[in-house]
Amino acid sequence: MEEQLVLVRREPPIAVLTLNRLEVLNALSTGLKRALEDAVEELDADPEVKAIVLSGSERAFAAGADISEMAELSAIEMMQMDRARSWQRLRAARKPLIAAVRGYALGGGCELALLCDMIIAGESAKFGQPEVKIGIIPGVGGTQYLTRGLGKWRAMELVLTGRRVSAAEMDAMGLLTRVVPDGEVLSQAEALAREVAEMPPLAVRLGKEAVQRAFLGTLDEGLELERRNFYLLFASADRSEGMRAFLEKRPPHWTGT
Ligand code: CO8
Repeated sequence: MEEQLVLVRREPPIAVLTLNRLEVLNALSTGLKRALEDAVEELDADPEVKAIVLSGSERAFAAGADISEMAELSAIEMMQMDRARSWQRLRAARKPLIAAVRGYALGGGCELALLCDMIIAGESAKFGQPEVKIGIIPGVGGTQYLTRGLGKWRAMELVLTGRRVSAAEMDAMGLLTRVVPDGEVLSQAEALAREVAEMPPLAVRLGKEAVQRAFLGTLDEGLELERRNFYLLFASADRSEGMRAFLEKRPPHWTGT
């Protein structure tokens, strides 16, 4: 039987989704992303489920988009496939999404956590937007979420260096809901989901909508621009080199082209 890419544990009034590509640190392949979007949409429409927890493995929440899938694609192919657009299906969820982050949350994995409404992170969780190190930039919200959350100057450093950020630093910067001992991440995320699930559903729905509106503002424009620039970088030699070097496990050689 084919392995499930996303495990669904439905325990009304909450549900827990677990990304399940352990061997590649939950790299977000097209299949995994689609399975996740389908599951979130289904639970969002499920009247018995009031809040959704999204988790990965102990080693990785998600280590980003699947580089092996993108390494050989051209800018035009990336734009035509427009895989980044489907993330809107996750952003459209009306029920609260709570990220339970253990291990790596990098690139698209960090963006997936930031897309969630609340983030419970383990003490040794590691965040970051390392895309610049493989010749691209974040493609599904990283530049926008970090700038809104941190201001231009701190966000710029993270996007332009790809530096990894500890859970303690993320928390100090106000980007997390809470940091907890590694072994308690899931239980505390589930407890938070249950606490929210006890609240009146309409107030939760409209409260989420209002907080999101305050936060997002002109996010659509920002995301549009980010998406175009992300695809454009697939025309660069440094992108091919960066991804190939990663897969061949060697340092990249940049040419600036
Ligand atoms: N894509 C594909 N495979 C990956 C990825 C990835 N993002 N991350 C890890 N893997 C694979 C490795 O290749 C390795 O496979 P194998 O065992 O076959 O060699 C396996 O997972 C285990 O990884 P490592 O051996 O590298 O484990 P380490 O503990 O040494 O390192 C790291 C862990 C630090 C997480 C390291 O794997 C790493 O740096 N990963 C890449 C992180 C990264 O650059 N992420 C950003 C990707 S680009 C992105 O996310 C753009 C988002 C835009 C989305 C748009 C949608 C279209």
